[in-house]
Amino acid sequence: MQRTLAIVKPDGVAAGLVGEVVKRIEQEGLRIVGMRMEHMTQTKAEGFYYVHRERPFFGSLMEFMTSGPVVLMALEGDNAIKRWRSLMGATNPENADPGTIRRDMATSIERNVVHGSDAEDTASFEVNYFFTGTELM
Ligand code: FUP
Repeated sequence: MQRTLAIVKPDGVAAGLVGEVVKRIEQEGLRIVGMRMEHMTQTKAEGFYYVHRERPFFGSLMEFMTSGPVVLMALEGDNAIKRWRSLMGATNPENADPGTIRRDMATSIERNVVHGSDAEDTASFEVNYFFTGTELM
């Protein structure tokens, strides 16, 4: 049993894609054990994407991630990290497989609709970054 963090990013929320993303998560059989809307501050976004702080796209990514509200979800299930990444598709929508969220809905490598943790250690950090114990069902 694993937990992982899912985010519908500001582009996904603005485009009205929350329902479609949630539908795909539930149809995959992943359980939503935490869910909240948040408009991230610069500090919160910087802490979340700390590993990317030296990358050339960091400033633009911060601007995007703080541009509007996101929907945060903690997902649970067998192999949840990999299963959620499979639903999302590759970071760049041009490289994402047909039928994935990013291929179907994303408009660029930055505005790619969703986030998902990529490993057990980052999943644990990311779920706890946004959710306290009592917010997880
Ligand atoms: P992913 O785990 O698929 O979200 O991808 P990364 O952790 O590599 O990147 C995190 C986010 O940084 C991406 F979702 C979008 C952004 N990014 C860019 O804007 N440009 C890039 O070249 C790479 C990533």
